[in-house]
Amino acid sequence: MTLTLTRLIAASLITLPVAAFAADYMAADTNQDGMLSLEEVQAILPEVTTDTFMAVDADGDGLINADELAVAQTEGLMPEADS
Ligand SMILES: [Ca+2]
Ligand SMILES: [Ca+2]
Repeated sequence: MTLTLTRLIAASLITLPVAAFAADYMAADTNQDGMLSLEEVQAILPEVTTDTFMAVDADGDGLINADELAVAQTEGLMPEADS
């Protein structure tokens, strides 16, 4: 049962990568490209500095994707949604 649930979650993540963003982060993605720019993040989280953003942007492409956001939340660099 647990394995089935894990497979369902994995399948849904592959199909809908944007779903990994919590509601507030989805709203922040104003150009709806599935990634968050520094400007988009600061629109909802003004306390996020350029240094923090660069630390979260692990691959250095200037945008935060769902995976980078998840890691940032785990490490406490970015808040969970609705907190
Ligand atoms: Ca965006
Ligand atoms: Ca990135």
